[in-house]
Amino acid sequence: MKNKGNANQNKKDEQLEEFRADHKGEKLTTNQGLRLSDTEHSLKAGERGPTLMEDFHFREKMTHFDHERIPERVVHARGFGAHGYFQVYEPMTEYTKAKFLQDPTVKTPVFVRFSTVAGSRGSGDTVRDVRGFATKFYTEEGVYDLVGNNIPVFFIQDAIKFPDLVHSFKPEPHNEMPQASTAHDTFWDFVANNTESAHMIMWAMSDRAIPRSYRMMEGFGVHTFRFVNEQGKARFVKFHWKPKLGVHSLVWDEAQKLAGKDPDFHRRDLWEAIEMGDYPEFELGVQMIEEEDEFKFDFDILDPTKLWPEEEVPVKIIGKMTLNRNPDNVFAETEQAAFHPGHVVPGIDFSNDPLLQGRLFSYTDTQLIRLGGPNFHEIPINRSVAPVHNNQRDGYHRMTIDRGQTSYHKNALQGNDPQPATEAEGGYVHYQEKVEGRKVQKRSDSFKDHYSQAILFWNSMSDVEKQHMIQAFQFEVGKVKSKETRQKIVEMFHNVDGTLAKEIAAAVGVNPPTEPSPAKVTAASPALSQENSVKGAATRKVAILAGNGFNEAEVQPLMMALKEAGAHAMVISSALGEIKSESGQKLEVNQTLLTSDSVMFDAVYVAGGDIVSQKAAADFISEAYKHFKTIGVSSQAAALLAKAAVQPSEPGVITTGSASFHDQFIEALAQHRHWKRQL
Ligand code: HDD
Repeated sequence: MKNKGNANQNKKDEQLEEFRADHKGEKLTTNQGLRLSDTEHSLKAGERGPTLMEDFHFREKMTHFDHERIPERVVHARGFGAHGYFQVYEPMTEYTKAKFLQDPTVKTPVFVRFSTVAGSRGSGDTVRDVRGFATKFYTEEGVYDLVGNNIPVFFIQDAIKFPDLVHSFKPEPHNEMPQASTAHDTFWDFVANNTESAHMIMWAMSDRAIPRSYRMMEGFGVHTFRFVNEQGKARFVKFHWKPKLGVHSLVWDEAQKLAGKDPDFHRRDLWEAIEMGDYPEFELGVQMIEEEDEFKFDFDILDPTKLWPEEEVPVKIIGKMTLNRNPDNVFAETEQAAFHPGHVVPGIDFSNDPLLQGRLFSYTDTQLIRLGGPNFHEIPINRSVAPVHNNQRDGYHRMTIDRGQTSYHKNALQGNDPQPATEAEGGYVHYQEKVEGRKVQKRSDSFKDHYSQAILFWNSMSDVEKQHMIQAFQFEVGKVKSKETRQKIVEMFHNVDGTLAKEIAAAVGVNPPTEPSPAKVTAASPALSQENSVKGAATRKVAILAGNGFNEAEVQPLMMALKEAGAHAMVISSALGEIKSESGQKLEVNQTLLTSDSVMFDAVYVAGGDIVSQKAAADFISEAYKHFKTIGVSSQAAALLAKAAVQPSEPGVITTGSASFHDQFIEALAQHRHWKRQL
C-alpha cells in the first residue's frame, strides 16, 4: 500500500506531481513523442545484415543508456531518502523569526537523505561509518537545509583539511582497497598525525557507527549556528534530531554479516517501515547559548570537535518530523537531491566555525559537476516552494522560460523588477557580527585541547559500550600494516584512557604505554550513552521459525501480542508456501531458512514443527544468542535450545510455560539486546 501523504497540505507534493509519469496504459514512444512499432529489433539491411545508421530509435535508446550515470557524491555516495513533514510544537518567536518555526498548525514539507560517508554508491549499508542525516525543509521563505550527521562532532577543525581527511579514509589509491571501511593504513596514519580527530574517533569506534536503523539514530547539525529573532537579537544554537524509537545499534559481527547478506539493510528497513505505516519520527531539539556567554565554557563553541554537554546546555525540544512517503524514483529524487548548509532562511544564520565556513563554499561547487551545471535548483526535488525570481539566466538544462527584456539590476525598462525585499518583507539580512583581526593562516589556541571531550565520551560509556569500543579499535588498528602507525595510535589514545591504550596495544602487537595515562577529566555526560536511550518493542522484527506440525495454540496468541505491541512477525520455514499446524491450521510462510538469516531480525521465536530438527534452525538460534537477541521457544522446541548450546536460564531467553510468556517476550524484545550474556 502506498501512502500518498497529505496531498492537499503538502505543497511540495503538488509541485512534484507535475513531473510524475507512471506510463501506465500508454503507447511506447521516442523522446520526441513518436509512437514506436518495435523496440526489440534494430533496423537491418536484411535479416542477417548490418544495422543501419538510419535507425533513429536504436541510436536514441542506446545514446540515452550510454549517458545514464552521473558522478556519485564525492563523499556520502551511498544514501537513501524519504519525504515527510515537520511541525513546530510552539512558536519560537522569542528565539528566531524563521517562519516555519512559528505556527504549530503548519506542516512544512521535508525530504531527508540518510547516508554513509566513505563507501561508493553500491557499498553495504551496515559498515562502520558516520551516517549523514540531511534534511531539506521546503519552507514558505525558501529552502532550508540542515545537513548533519549522526555524530555531534567532526574529525577536523578547519575545512581546508577536508580533502586530506577524505583522501585518507577512501580506498587507497594504488589498489582501491578497502571499500567502505576506515580499517586501513592511510586513515589511521591521518588520525595519528592529526590529533584533533581524537574525539570523533571515539564516536566512530562506538556503537553509534553501526546503527540498527536510520530510524534509530540521532542527528546533529554539528556546527554552532545562530538563531536571530525579529528584534535582531541573536543566540548561538546547535541542532539535534532525537528519534522517537531511541538510539540503538547492531553488534559488529552482525553488521559485517549483514553487509553481505543484505547490503540494502538500512534502506530496506526505512522503505518497509514507511510502506507499513510505521512512520519514522524525529524530534527537533535546540541547545542555545546567549551571545554574552560565548566564552563561559571550557571549550571554544566555534570548535566543531566539541559538543555542548546536554547536562550543561539542555536540549529544548521544539518540534517533530514525520517521514511518511517513499520516493517514487530513487534517481530523480534521492540521487539528484542537492543539499547545502548555506541554504538558510531569515532567522537562521552562521557562526565563524572554520569548518562550517568552508562547507559554505564546497556544496554548491560539488553540485556543478555532479548535476551538470548551475540549474540544479530547478530539478523537481530541489525546487523551492517559495517563488524564485532573479536575473540569473541560461546555463545547461535551463527549465524556466524567463520572459521579458531585462535580466540585470538595476533597470528602468522593467521598473527594476525583480526588486530586493526589505527585511520587513522577508529579505535576508546577514547578522551584523562585529569582526576584527589580521589576515593569518592560523588556528585559535582555544582549539588546541584535543582530548578533554574524548575522555568525557569514554567516561560516559557503560561497561558494555566500552568493551565494544575496545574491540572496534582492535579490529580497525589491527588491519593497519604499519607497526609505527599502530604504535602511534596506542600512544595517542593513552591520552584518553590507560586501559583503552593497553587493550589496543595487546591486540595489535605493539608496546603498551609504560607511564600512567595523563587523562585528568573525570566528568561524564549520561546523555551520551545509548544505554540511557528510549526502549520499546514497536516496529521490531521477529522471526517465527515454524514447520509442519507446529503448535498453533502457542503461536497465534504470540502473533497477536506482537501485533498489539507494534512489532512485526515473519514466518520462516524450510520452503515457501503453507505449513500446517498439529491441528491442521494453515500458516503462510514469508521467508525460508535459505533466504533469510538471524541477522535480519531483532528476535526469534521457535514455534516448532519439523523445522526443529534442521541444523539451519539451530544455527539461527545460536546466531541470535551470540548477538544478544531475545529468543523465545515453544514447548515443542526446547530441544533446539540444547542443540544451539543455549541455556534456558540465560537473560533474554524466554520459554513457554508461564501464563505471562507473551508479556515476558515483548518486554525482552523491547530491551533491544541482552548485554548481560556477555558479562
Ligand atoms: Fe559534507 C556531503 C554532512 C563536513 C563537503 N556532507 C555531505 C552530506 C552530508 C554531509 C550529510 C550528504 C548530503 C546528501 O545526502 O546529499 N559534511 C557533513 C557534516 C560535516 C561535513 C555534518 C561536518 C560537520 N562536508 C564537510 C566539509 C566539507 C564537506 C568540511 C568540505 C569543505 N559534503 C561535502 C561535499 C558533499 C558533502 C563534498 C558531497 C556531496 C554533496 O556535498 O552534495 O560537498
